[in-house]
Amino acid sequence: MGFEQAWLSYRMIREDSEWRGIGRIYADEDDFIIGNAVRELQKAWSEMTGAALMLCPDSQKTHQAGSIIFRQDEGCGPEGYHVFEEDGNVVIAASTDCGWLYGAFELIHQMQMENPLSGMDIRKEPVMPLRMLNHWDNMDGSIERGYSGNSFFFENDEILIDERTVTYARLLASVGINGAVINNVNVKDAATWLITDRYFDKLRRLSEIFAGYGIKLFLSLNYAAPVELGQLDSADPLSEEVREWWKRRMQLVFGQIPNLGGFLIKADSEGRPGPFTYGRTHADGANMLAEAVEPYGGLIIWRCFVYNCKQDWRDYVTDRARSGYDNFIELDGAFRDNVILQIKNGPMDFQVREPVHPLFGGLKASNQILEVQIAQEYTGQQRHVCYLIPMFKEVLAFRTYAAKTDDTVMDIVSGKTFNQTKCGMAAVANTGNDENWTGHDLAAANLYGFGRLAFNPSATAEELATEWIVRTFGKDQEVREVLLFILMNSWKAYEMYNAPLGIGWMVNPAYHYGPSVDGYEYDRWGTYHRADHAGIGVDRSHHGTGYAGLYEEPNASMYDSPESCPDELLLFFHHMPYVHKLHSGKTVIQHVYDTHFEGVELVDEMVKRFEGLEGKLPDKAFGRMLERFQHQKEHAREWRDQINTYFYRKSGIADEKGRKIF
Ligand code: GCW
Repeated sequence: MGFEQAWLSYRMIREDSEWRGIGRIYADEDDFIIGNAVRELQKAWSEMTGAALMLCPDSQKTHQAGSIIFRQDEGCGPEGYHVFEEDGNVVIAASTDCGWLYGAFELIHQMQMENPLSGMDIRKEPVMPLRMLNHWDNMDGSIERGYSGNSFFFENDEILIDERTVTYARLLASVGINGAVINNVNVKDAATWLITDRYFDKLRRLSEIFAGYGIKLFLSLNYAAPVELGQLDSADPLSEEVREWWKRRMQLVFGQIPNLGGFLIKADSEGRPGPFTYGRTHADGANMLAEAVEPYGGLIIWRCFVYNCKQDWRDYVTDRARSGYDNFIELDGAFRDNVILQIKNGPMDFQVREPVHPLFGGLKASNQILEVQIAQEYTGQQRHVCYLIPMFKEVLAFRTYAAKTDDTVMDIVSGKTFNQTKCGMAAVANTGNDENWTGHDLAAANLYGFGRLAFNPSATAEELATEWIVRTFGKDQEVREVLLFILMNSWKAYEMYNAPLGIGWMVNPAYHYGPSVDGYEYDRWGTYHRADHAGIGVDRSHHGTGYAGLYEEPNASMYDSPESCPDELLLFFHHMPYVHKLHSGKTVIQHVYDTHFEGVELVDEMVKRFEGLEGKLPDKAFGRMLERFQHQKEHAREWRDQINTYFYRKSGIADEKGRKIF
């Protein structure tokens, strides 16, 4: 399938724009990454000005005015850059190839926004060391929780490399993403063989393309590979034979794929193999692999999303929300330096609202990556619009109290709190082989925003949305205002017509889409929300599962008491009567009714405003979005009606505004 250029689709800038005064670039094109930077600038220039950017050899020491010049600046960190105007020239200063590449993309960004050239002076450096995408792509071409077509990495157990691969790398580099895991963390079938010679040639080529854009290739690894590849009887991390096997294997793999960054591992969770089979810990498992990749500078990224999906989670003692914490907290400090623990933003699973995972702040001596999900598994599956950057901003701003100052999640994952360098942020990717990459055109704002946010977490959600809109659809003011209104209200609207007050789920368990209030995924009967005729919510206070106590003070006490618990998380932490009064002054039941009506009204308003953009957006994109908006409008009503009816029947309490509930 053909593909579009997303935010790298260029349009002509104004006739009188000062950017048109730049007509030359001085560089040695034979340098690999610089070569890509030069080509990128040439493409942008010809498409935005209609004129070619002339390439001149860098050895020419006298530059004509109106040139782009690359300059060495040891003051810029490894991926940082300084882009500025000087006597009518543009200087891209950096200390590494990657810095120059990022500087070139900054220039393109400034030009797309038509920001002033004279006086331009931008110095930037990524705040988080690792900024990664995790693809859940399977080798048959399907994507687990994929909502935008099939994989563009795999098809029929083969690796695909084509023009799209290059555009993908360009898009990532343009927002500062520097690592990509291309295969699903649930490593099955052919994917187990990615570390064998069957795939080395293609992986090497792929990793070279990535390297040209400052991106490291990562793979998800099957913990049981020694057994599943048919070579050993055990995968016991303390067995000498198993350790040797991994060492030899990694020597082979890194010998064949030098640009490989390392591996991502999901172990002992949802049926995946792991060290528990041998009575060993996650630290034993992770350290064994870390030792094997260490000589090659490799990283082992070990996921903390660990729980047993066969267990009966209705029991108050075994709260699923505790599982990640309970599995890892005792191991803090036991991991080798090249192991990074990857922790989902919340303790459950990417719900529309969850508290921040208590491992953030709990862990003080382990490298950490924050995992978010831009694949909208629980947030409308890229049929509903849901701009997630405001949620990620809240997570990053959360104070953990793990230290006296600089203790937010952002401080932790940028390495500030515990003085670490192997940390950062990863997003479960929302891309596929759809023409527009992300199914819903507006979902691309999450991909764009994620990369930019990991690079610079102090950017606001509005700024990132605005940039994305202008770069994708141009500068028309109405387009900008309407799309900004939609994006900035979308998470709020989705939360309003979904599960209330932090309780989560209420989705169809098979697909995680559409309302099913009692939908429950485990073998035995139960609900996630524990509603009865008098109340709803899960008691995670010290009277219940004790989960609230996993946070550092004062967070633990704040969550433990319904009086101080924030409204939006009340039902996550407490089982409350329907007639309980929230801080907002409304009762729980009235809040449920009101938010569900208002959420639908907000969607109606979004769709109405969107319809007014007809003729102002490319027809194809408008059509794709309109179709999704029409669905969202109906589907939001279905959510509202199912949830309101359910709680009206359960509680017997009427809406005080007398609206028709069913
Ligand atoms: O969100 C859940 C998904 C699974 C996924 C798992 C995980 C890749 O429903 O599909 O598996 O989390 O994060 O490992």
